[in-house]
Amino acid sequence: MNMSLVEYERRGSVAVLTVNNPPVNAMSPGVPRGICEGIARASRDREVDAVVLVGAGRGFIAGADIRYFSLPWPEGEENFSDVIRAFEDSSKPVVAAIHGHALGGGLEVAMACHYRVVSPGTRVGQPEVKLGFPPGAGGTQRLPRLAGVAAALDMIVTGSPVTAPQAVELGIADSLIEDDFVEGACRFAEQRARSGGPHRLARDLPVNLDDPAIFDAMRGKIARRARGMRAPYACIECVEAAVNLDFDAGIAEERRIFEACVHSDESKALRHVFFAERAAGKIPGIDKSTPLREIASAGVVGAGTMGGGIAMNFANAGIPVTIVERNSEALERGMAVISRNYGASVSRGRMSEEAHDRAMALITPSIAMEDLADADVIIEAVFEEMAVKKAVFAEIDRVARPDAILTSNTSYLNIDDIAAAMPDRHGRVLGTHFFSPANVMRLLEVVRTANVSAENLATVMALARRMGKLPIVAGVCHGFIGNRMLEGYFGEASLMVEEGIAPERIDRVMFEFGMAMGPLAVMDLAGLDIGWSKRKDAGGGTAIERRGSWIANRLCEQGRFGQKTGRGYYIYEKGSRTPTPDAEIDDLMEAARHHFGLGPPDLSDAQILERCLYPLVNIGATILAEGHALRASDIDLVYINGYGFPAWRGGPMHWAGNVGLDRIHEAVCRYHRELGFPQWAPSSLLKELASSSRTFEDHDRDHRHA
Ligand code: 3H9
Repeated sequence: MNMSLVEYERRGSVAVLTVNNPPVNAMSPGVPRGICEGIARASRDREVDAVVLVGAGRGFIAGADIRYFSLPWPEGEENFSDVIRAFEDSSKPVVAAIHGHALGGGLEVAMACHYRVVSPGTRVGQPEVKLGFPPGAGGTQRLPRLAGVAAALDMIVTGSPVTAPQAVELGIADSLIEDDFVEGACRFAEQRARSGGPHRLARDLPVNLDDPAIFDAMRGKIARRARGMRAPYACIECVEAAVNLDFDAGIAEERRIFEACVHSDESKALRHVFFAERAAGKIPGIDKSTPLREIASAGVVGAGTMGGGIAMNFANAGIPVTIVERNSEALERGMAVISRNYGASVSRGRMSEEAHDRAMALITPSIAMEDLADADVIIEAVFEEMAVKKAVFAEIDRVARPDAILTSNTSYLNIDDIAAAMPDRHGRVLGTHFFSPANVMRLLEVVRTANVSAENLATVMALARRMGKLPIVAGVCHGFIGNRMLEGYFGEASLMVEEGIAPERIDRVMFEFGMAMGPLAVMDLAGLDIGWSKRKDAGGGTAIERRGSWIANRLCEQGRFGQKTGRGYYIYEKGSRTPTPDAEIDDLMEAARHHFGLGPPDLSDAQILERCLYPLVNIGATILAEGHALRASDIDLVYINGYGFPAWRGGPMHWAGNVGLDRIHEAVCRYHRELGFPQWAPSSLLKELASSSRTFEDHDRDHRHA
């Protein structure tokens, strides 16, 4: 079995070991043994002077098999150390021939070989930090010896890979082989064998450090991004060990730190996110045989903030897009914003002038709906009101090709209703809920309407990935996955302010938990007026004076709409986005408590956290039970990528498993009794899982979609 995972072949005087463990050649059980056996066979084979290690398929080795960080490694199976020892003990030079990718343990295996050659288009890196631990098979000790401390530190702490030419320039690889890769690698190996050596190992190279201050500088640089996390700092400690200790002591230190991190909640959460991202693409009714439609041109209706950002996504993906507005003033305004956004990317060095010009040339502004007549896909991004959207779709319906895919960028509305008004477009209407700023945010909720065809859904998912988005399928319900849950989160935050808990305290608790921003600061950013006008439209008169909106109503009456007016729950200095607490909110809190007859505020930080987060879990469970999310891990991805939930906590549903679903269910029932707001109506799925001591991950496993 092992030799089928690693094939042995002799080409002249070179033994070629090919790792063949689809899909990505991870170092699963059997692979290390196969490599060790191959090396042993090559060393016995008198005809062999050198060994080339190569990967079958799309790449070299993608690292350790990540599944095995949660599974026992089979008794007696060889591991990374055995492979590395086999290379180091080999009297014949071993050449790693890297094509596609060498990541994590893949690069570590390669760096333990005597030589490395790369093919063009290859990327090599140590992405372990993204899984919550530092490299654990010598990467933090060998990479600084090959690439220098500064470059190694950067690669290991950020997890970002480098390209083949960079790998050669940095000294990670010895040569770039342009064509006939395996043959070229064999010639390289033969030459090195013929040269007679010495075949130096990375472990024997010195570590040169010019500037000892780089470690603290790196700690400072990552402080914001790595808030609450352990792994990025662990990576720095490991590279420091490479500088301060001899090689073997450095390896021992790396192992100690790796072991401490790999079993942490942070790593479990990040591994959950890794597999969640891969699972999100698996949709019932869609598989590899589902045909995809070609998207060669697009239309966007509405050149506001969202429409402009969406058009930029098309242009960035190289797809020509026509953006339509009602009048030239609005169109010009929208195009000016797009141009400004691209300009900012250029001045920050994130985009070249050529890329800027290319992108702008792909966007055609228009005030004529007819200009969308040829578009393969049209996205509506106008004002969030059903009547307005329906009127716009009636116009789109008039001009669009019969086979065009039509999507609405609504964040709440019933897209089935929109689709029902266009019976001739059966199966071609769905939702694409982008997040603001639409050209930046990775999340896209793809809303599956009742009749959308598998082909059109699959096409939109593929289009989203082409745009660099993470598409998550959601069902048609008010607010889909993210905003529906958000109502509970914002709702509780607003209720707590009415109870006299200061906005800055609630926001501090949530920021310390790891959220990018606290809920009140987010509400100020989004604009308090949006909810206010919705409440007025829906309830009229006094019906809007419900608990949870009383203070927001008073703020809006005073024209305090949040950041855009310089005041909301906080005060904002002119031109600043930094929230400053406002004493007037104290008076409003006092008035609210009086109005609703509430006692003095009495909540601990832990209770504030519960009241913010448990509704997310409870409503998430309801959405899952209703089938409006395909899996709990999709909900986690929505919150991480659209709402600033810390990835290192794995998303709300994964985090709930750490807290204990029984504990959360008990609290939800208690808050339901005491407070009674809809976000506390206990989810039957939460109850069921809690009573059977299962987690949402267990639920996902039981309902796995192929
Ligand atoms: C490590 O190496 C630790 C070391 O320091 C040693 C410690 C002792 N394991 O991404 P894709 C699966 S930690 C298991 O869609 P792509 C993936 O789940 C590791 N499975 O393909 C998916 O399965 P499914 C460090 C893995 O072409 C399928 O392969 N290495 C692994 O878009 C296809 O994946 C990394 O972090 C794995 N290592 O991208 C690299 N990798 O079809 C992680 C993938 O059932 N991998 N799978 O859903 C990647 O970055 C990308 O997969 C790669 C290919 C770029 C390689």
